Amino acid sequence: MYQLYSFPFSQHSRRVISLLEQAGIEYENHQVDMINGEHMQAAYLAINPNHQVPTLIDSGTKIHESNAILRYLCIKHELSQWYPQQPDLLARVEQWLDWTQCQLSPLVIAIVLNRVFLGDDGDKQAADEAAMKIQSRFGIMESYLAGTQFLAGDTPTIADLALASSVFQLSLADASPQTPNILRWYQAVEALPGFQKSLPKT
Ligand SMILES: N[C@@H](CCC(=O)N[C@@H](CS)C(=O)NCC(=O)O)C(=O)O
Repeated sequence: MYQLYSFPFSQHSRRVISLLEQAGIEYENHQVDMINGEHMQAAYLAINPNHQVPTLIDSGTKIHESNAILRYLCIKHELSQWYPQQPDLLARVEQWLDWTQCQLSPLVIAIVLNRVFLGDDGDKQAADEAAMKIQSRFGIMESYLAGTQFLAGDTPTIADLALASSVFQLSLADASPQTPNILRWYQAVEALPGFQKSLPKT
């Protein structure tokens, strides 16, 4: 059975849980105690030298990087609805997976880490700068979603799970986007049972 190492308040962990749950794939979830620094200890560093969650272990195969895990699961379980191989749809999925990692996630981390997780030790200026910069990213999402139901057509893919995991993360800092197309899209992804199961129990 798959062994997943995750943390409930990790956007990158939750996107993997969303897919595992949505596709009905069995897995054992090990919650890494990041609050107490378990991710920095030797035992976990042997699992993931980047001291990050998620990590997925499939027998001898150990994978880090959440989007790589999503792709691996889709290929292994032939989840073509979640990872379409038709070139134009695949291009859209890959584009939004990379966009989420490169354009959005660093800003999400700067906002949520500094405003929520670090408490009084948070860098307020870094969070405020990221909150300004993220508005242009929201604009890109809003325009794109005006012309499509999900990121790659009429049904959700792993790109939607990845991007929506980051949008949820922003809600922890009351910083989620509120424009109509993003809201409509987010509500549709949020309604997926697998996405619901990935959310932290507060
Ligand atoms: N690019 C990585 C990012 C993973 C990541 O940033 N994980 C965070 C939690 S959301 C983490 O483990 N941070 C702890 C650290 O970097 O020490 C992925 O997509 O899996």
